Formats: sequence, structure tokens, C-alpha cells
Amino acid sequence: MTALRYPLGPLPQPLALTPQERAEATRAIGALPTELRAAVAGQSEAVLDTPYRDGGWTVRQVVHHLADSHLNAVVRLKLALTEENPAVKPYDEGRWAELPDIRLPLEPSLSLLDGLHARWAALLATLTPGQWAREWTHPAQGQTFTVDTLAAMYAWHGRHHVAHIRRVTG
Ligand code: NI
Repeated sequence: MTALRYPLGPLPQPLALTPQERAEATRAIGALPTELRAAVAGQSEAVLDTPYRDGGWTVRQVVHHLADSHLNAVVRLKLALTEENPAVKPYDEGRWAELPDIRLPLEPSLSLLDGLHARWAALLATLTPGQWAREWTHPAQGQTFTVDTLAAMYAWHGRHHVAHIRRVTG
């Protein structure tokens, strides 16, 4: 079960990234929309409504979840860049994935991710070492993270869910 849920292993928790790792996270975030579109291209509605594992989200839910999650991630990044160690707002991703817009075609979320990730990667590419080290706090976990960690987390998160989709679509 763990291998099915976490095909790439657990979420990395780096304290600080090297300049090379920052560049790689920026590249991965910029590339996610193209990789996601390739993973779902030409698939039937039946395939899009197939769970990636027993009891797991469907391909359609995973795509819409990526849009929901990454919208929140960019808000968190901007809060961290503009406020002193802000507390971010947790949300119930499972309940978000049950709201009626989860049944929409993929294109609205794919288009949203195209624009969001273009801006996200462009912003990351401008960050100074001091900005990469800026902090934010997740109140539910009572833990403080850095912009480095946020970038590594979401570079991983995109790959993690594309791997789920690839289990269904090949
Ligand atoms: Ni996720």
C-alpha cells in the first residue's frame, strides 16, 4: 500500500537546498504542466475516472487536486516572501476533492496549472539566497519551514501525482 501511495518514496524534508537543487526544483515546477498534459493526453473519460489504486483518487481528482494544492502553495510562497514567518492556512484536501467541480473536464485545471506554474517558476528564478531562506509556519503541524523546503515539497508533489496518473494511463 505504501508503495502504491508513495511511488517515489516519502516527501523530502530538506533544511536548505544547494544552488543546484534550487535550480532543479525551479525547473521541475516549470515542467510540471507539460508532464501532466503528456500523462493524460488522449485518455478516455473511463480512464480519467479510474482510481490510481483501490480507494484512491481518480485521475480526474488527482488533476484537479494538483490545481487546488498548487494554488495554495503559491499563496504560501507569496506570504513567506512578504510577511515575517507567516502562519499559512491549512485546508482539508480530501473534502476539497469531493466538491462538485471535481467532475469538470481536465482542461480548466490544466490551463490553470499552465499559467500558475509559469508565474511560479519565473518568480522562483528571481529569488536571492536570503529569500530562499525565508520562513513560514504550518500551524497544524506546529512546524516552521523555509522557501527552500516549499519548493522541494512541491517539485516532489507534482512528480508524485504524475506517477500516480502514469499507473493508470501508462
Ligand atoms: Ni497531493
